[in-house]
Amino acid sequence: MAETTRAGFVALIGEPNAGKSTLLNRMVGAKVSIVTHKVQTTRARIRGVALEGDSQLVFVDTPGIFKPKRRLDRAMVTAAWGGAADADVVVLLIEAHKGVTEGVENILAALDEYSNPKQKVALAINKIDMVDVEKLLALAKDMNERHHFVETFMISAEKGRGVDDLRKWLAKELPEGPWLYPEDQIADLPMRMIAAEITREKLTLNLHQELPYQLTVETENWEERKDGSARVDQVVYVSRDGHKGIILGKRGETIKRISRASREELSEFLGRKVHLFLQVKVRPNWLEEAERYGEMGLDFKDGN
Ligand SMILES: Nc1nc2c(ncn2[C@@H]2O[C@H](COP(=O)(O)OP(=O)(O)OP(=O)(O)O)[C@@H](O)[C@H]2O)c(=O)[nH]1
Ligand SMILES: [Mg+2]
Repeated sequence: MAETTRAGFVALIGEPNAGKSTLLNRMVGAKVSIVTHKVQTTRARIRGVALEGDSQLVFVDTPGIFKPKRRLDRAMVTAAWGGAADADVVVLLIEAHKGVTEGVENILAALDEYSNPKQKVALAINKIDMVDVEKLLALAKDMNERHHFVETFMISAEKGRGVDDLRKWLAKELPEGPWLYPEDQIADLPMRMIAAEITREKLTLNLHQELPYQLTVETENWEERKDGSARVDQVVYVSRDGHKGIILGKRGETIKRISRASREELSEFLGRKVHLFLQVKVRPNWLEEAERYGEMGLDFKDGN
């Protein structure tokens, strides 16, 4: 008997901090996209692969959608909508406790404008662990009056609630066809980029206020050693001297802490020993350099 397989792309869109990357990681069952409590953590489209029965679901994590100011912001928001346009199913994530914010209203207006009749858009109300049922039901009703969603899910990406139902539903909605990735593949981001993202996550968690938005991380060199370990050299680009000082910290303590946390996670991810070397470089104009965008997986032109 011939088996029917299904495969396709599911884009996760929403405001910054909605929980898109947390949901992607939970769907995939591994951390392939970085997560922080701060907004605008994800900068590019990141794919993670999950299986459900005979379906292969390729989740596309996207940068949060917000009102862009800088070139980088614009490139991120363009990447987010690009991720939605290419998908078979779009899942809009909103935060249960925040409700219909101005940001959500803007996304709904944009969805109306660009909507592709063949594309299904589902709503996922995330962070249900933070509100009571009445509030949740009222929000679901409100959202469904504002836009036509083919289905509404109430989930907690962090706690895993409602996530299986969402995955099962998505699996049925994807088109019939052969799987797009080998069965054991969970991400399609190059290892050097995953490594740079892990370091950027640790920087974001360890630095205050605006600084995380003013830096980028690139893996410059990756060397496999005979003993099975890897030597990874990364550069943190900042735009000001003062920022470099803050990242290094007193007697280099801050960068040491960041470097240790990143090395440990990378080593766990790879299942082997990693020697990580971080260098901080001041590059006043990095936010306007095409090469930096290429390294992040973003299109420089989109930032125009
Ligand atoms: N309470 C609660 N917190 C959650 C849940 N899902 C995600 N979070 C938290 O929300 C914050 C943002 O999560 P992310 O997954 O980074 O959000 P994002 O939508 O990818 O954000 P950007 O990349 O900035 O667009 C993190 O602190 C998560 O731990 C949830 O179900 N409940
Ligand atoms: Mg994210």
